[in-house]
Amino acid sequence: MDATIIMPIGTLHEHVEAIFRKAGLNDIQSAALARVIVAGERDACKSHGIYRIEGALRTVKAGKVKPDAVPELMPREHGAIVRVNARHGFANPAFELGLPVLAERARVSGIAALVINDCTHFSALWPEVEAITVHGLAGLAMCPSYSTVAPAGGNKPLLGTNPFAFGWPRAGKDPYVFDFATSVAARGEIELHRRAGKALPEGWAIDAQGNLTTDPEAALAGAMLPFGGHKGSAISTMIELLAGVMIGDLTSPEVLDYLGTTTLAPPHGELIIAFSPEAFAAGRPGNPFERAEVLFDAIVDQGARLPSLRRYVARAKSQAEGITLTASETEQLERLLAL
Ligand code: NDP
Ligand code: PYC
Repeated sequence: MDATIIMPIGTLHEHVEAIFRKAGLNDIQSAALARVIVAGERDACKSHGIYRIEGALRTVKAGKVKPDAVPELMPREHGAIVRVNARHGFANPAFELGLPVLAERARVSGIAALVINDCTHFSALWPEVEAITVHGLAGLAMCPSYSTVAPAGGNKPLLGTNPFAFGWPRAGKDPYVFDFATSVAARGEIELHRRAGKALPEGWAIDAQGNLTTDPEAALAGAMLPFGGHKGSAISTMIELLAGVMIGDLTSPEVLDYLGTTTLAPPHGELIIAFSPEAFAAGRPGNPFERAEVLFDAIVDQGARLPSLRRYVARAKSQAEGITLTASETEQLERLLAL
């Protein structure tokens, strides 16, 4: 078993930011990437933690993302739609730029959407919906990816792993947040199984001949499967429509055509929607936040756990003790810092 070391969260952030700075990213890009990657590592979300640094660096080196991009808030087109052009940089600084405007418009109108165009995206979506809940708002976030998932009943990659996340604010408690790939698992999980030499659970993927496989190499060469059969397939298709076609950005097949590989981070757009529960519930009986708590209590009373609880427990441990990294992860960081 790999030995482990404990690293303070701030130290990991400094290292990750320094790696991106050395690779030529500007302050805006490096700081936002370090925030999202360290948050993933802190919350034990390994598929979108420091493992993602090398993919981001490869994408910079390949000239497929602009390391010095400065995202731009576009002039108001419609009251409820806030648009940020990432200017071919990463999605994360574009989200950070758009969030305060999104929150303000959602508070005023009850609902608002943030459209991010021309961004490269490799990260988890929960940091974004969590950030929306800090404003007392509920949030939805979604984006396409590149073709790696066969539609239910199909046998070739077409849809992306298209993540879908939701957040609901809770007074004095961590928000209710879920965030998942619309494939059975994120592609990052398949890659982590491959690196660890571990077989995949049954039902995650098919090989290039369309047969079910538990071999990560065969899965990467074949196609992943949508979660929940035709239901996940339809939700994933909806994401292609809303966060690709509707916002005038690339769909997963178009991303793969453009990029020609799944070894780099994909360029596309993202759609984020914020809702004011108070505005939607106005004039109706009951306080929406109190009513939500009744529902959450009923779920937990059955012995079920709320999504994100595992993350919040990991976060509390990391905040108290630091982040646990394996020796090989520490070596990876040292190697990247020395580049
Ligand atoms: P998981 O299947 O690990 O988890 C999905 C969600 O379900 C989480 O909110 C998780 O909470 C919750 N959950 C898991 N088990 C339970 C349980 N027993 N009871 C209640 N809730 C539970 O995630 P995925 O592998 O599908 O996705 C991982 C990440 O990959 C996501 O953050 C996603 O955004 C990211 N991703 C990004 C893509 C991109 O293009 N940028 C593409 C695809 C995925 P908890 O974390 O607490 O376990
Ligand atoms: O894990 O499926 C994934 C993924 C694709 C792009 C970023 N993450």
